[in-house]
Amino acid sequence: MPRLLATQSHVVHGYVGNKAATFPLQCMGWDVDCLNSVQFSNHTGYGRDRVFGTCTSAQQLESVFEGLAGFHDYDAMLSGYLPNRESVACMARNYKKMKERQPELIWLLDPVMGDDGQLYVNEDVIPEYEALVTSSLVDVITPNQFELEILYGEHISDLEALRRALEKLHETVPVIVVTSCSSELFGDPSHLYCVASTRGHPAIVYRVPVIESYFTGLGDLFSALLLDRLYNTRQNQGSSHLDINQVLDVVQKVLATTLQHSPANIKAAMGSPVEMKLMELRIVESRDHYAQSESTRDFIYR
Ligand code: PXL
Repeated sequence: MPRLLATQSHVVHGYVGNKAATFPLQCMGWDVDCLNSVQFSNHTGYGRDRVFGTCTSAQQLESVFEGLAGFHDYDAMLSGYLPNRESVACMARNYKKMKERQPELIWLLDPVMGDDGQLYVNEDVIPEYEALVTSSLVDVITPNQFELEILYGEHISDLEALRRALEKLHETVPVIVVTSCSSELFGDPSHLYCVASTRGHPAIVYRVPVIESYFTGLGDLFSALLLDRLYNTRQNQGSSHLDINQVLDVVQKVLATTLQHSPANIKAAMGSPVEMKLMELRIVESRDHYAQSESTRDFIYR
């Protein structure tokens, strides 16, 4: 059974962070160790004044990492939402140690900073993520376009700029998956574009239909499924070819299941607790989707 260490959010109610990642990974046969970077009542989309709970301090994180030192037999490490510079630095220090000791371990870094031009963590995390991305220790990053622009240092307004950004980041990161590009880039607001790029290979663009609602935790689910995909690709073929059709297919099925369970025509908006609660990802109800071995759709955009 492959083993994963996942450092990201815990929400008591709802499904983001480790709550969105753990059950699907368990269904796919992973042994998941969760290190919770925060324990919140619910995700922040409910409204800033509707979030209760605590951030795990860097000191507390460090202490857990210290206690885990005896169990260093992971096959993969993942990190997601970390609220401040100290917690990112602590994760980075400890993950680096593990990666240096066990170079074959897959390290997936989701540089969670914001979306659509807005930061939702402290600005001081930026230099920490920049340092990690250039460390040559991380195997795969999953930024959205806004996060890619921060890491690249420039706005990306066309496909040529996107190509340059990927080329630059590939100097130190072998696999980059841009989880969502702005509609400006492809001139098509009715689809979402996702770009998967493996160093030394042409990037592959995937197009998925946009569902007009606000879902939270999709990125966390995506990273978890991607990590499983990368691990199995490496185990089965030792190949560097990365096909994320199956990952996108499962994400779309989870969205469809979520919509089936929500009242018809609701388009959830951020900051509305009632709507947010109705649109929580149906992670458990989607249990039959995770372990399927074939994708039923081809999202590749040529
Ligand atoms: O990546 C989604 C996420 C993770 N953790 C917390 C969040 C959110 C999205 O709102 O609030 C705490």
